[in-house]
Amino acid sequence: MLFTLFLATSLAVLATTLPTINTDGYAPSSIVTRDVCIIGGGSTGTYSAISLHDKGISVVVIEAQDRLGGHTNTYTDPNTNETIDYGVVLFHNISVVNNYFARFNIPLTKAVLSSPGETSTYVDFQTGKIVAGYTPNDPTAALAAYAAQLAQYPYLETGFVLPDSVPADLLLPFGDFVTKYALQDMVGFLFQFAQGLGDLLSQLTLYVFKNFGLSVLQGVQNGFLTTLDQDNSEIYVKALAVLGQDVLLTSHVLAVDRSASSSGGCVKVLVQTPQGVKLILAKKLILTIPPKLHNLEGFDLSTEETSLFLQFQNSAYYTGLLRGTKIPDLTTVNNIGAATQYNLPILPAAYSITPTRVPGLHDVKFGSANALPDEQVKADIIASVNRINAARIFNSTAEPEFAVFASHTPFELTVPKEAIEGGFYKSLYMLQGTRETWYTGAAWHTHDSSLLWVFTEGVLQGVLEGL
Ligand SMILES: Cc1cc2nc3c(=O)[nH]c(=O)nc-3n(C[C@@H](O)[C@@H](O)[C@H](O)COP(=O)(O)OP(=O)(O)OC[C@H]3O[C@@H](n4cnc5c(N)ncnc54)[C@H](O)[C@@H]3O)c2cc1C
Ligand SMILES: *[C@@H]1O[C@H](CO)[C@@H](O)[C@H](O)[C@H]1NC(C)=O
Ligand SMILES: *[C@@H]1O[C@H](CO)[C@@H](O)[C@H](O)[C@H]1NC(C)=O
Ligand SMILES: *[C@@H]1O[C@H](CO)[C@@H](O)[C@H](O)[C@H]1NC(C)=O
Repeated sequence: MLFTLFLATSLAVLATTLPTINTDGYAPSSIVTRDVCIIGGGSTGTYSAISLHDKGISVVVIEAQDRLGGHTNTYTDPNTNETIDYGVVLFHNISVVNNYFARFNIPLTKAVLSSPGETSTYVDFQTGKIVAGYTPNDPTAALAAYAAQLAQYPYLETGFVLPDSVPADLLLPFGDFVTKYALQDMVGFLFQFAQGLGDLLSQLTLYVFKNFGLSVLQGVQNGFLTTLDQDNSEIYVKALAVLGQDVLLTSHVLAVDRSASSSGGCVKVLVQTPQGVKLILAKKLILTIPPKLHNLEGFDLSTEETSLFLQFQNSAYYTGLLRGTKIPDLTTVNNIGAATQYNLPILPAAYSITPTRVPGLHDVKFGSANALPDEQVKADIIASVNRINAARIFNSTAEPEFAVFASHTPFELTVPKEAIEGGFYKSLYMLQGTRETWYTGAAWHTHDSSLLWVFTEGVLQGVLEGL
């Protein structure tokens, strides 16, 4: 009895300090009652929605953009109608991936990482000049040594379940790890492959291992999959057709109230949609969005949730397609530093400019340790192309312009070494299932759709219990 009283009192206190949603006064047409409410309709949100839908569980997806897909970007060239994936390209050859694409009748094929006849040029984008005498190191032996290190941490392949005492090597800045294990010859390769990590050498080895893990290495050696049509967005277009009214596009959360969840009540989510405000009543919530505090405004975050999420820092990553660069169609231009450690360019900077299957159209990727305004990123890229042409490498005057551009920021979410040592990820994972809230997405594992779908399957098992 005393216990009940205490509980009631503390709940009353909670109720006065956290935002609550008054459900009175909503017309039945504004109330959406579902088993599961999924916030974020990118890679893991869409996967969750389809997986639950196919099991007969009712869902609603809240997505900020006017499409599903998140980091997947596909451009259709208006002259040829050919599609180009300038966001997510590669998948692992594993059953989760094959089953998911088969569900939508979308054929996969082995990804071709560079076409026959393609050449690479190494240019310092700060000067626009070819770096004389530079030849990339053969990373093969260093990659084998890296793989041997990685093999000591197989648990990194499935999530962030770290030992209580986190191995010291995982907490070394990657630059120190490179010198400790003589991995110098793979740094240039890794920098171009594991894009989006911000300053690679100061990033903790843990995050490099998560990003470039054993199955990614396997893919590098044995090949990745991609869609036969080079249209990775097709799965999202088809998923939207399957889910129909259960997806609220161009929508954002106004408030979340989970105060009734401890007594078996619904989670309430108030959403601004283009058709007005909707009240969602759901048994469970799945959060797939980057858990940065600014992205969780209106949520009734607990002290624990707030104290964990506020520790996340993030890098920034951008992608686009350029016309009029005058870079030859089979030429990749890699950005390197003429006089920097391992010839890595100093970020913020473009990683590289690579050909696409449409002549005259080049893909560009840009990285930064911190978020930048889109206009600054675009101007930096255009200035780089202009410097390359001013140096007359390709002997022509370029008039570069963006066919399309997309910011993928915040990208990599990280916490400082001290937080990891202090059990950050253990506490983070303890949130799973509390107040009927489940979490998936890159911050909970890694920026890799295939591996995230495997991870999401595990999360969904928890969601399904008790539904
Ligand atoms: C340029 C680029 C290339 C990549 N290439 C590959 C690749 O080749 N292979 C690979 O496996 N992975 C690749 N990735 C990584 C990518 O697969 C993962 O990052 C994956 O998208 C993560 O899934 P997610 O569900 O966590 O996030 P997302 O796919 O980003 O989904 C999150 C969704 O939530 C939405 N959202 C965010 N905040 C809110 C909010 N407050 N309210 C409502 N909605 C919100 C977003 O609009 C987005 O749709 C690449 C990423 C980038 C940026
Ligand atoms: C591209 O597709 C549109 C719509 O299907 C069609 O009208 C147009 O003729 C196509 N263009 C080319 C070049 O194939
Ligand atoms: C995928 O892996 C299977 C074996 O598991 C193999 O038979 C198949 O050829 C692979 N597909 C591609 C495109 O590499
Ligand atoms: C470069 O351009 C100049 C003048 O426009 C021309 O004379 C020369 O042949 C060109 N060189 C190459 C390699 O195309």
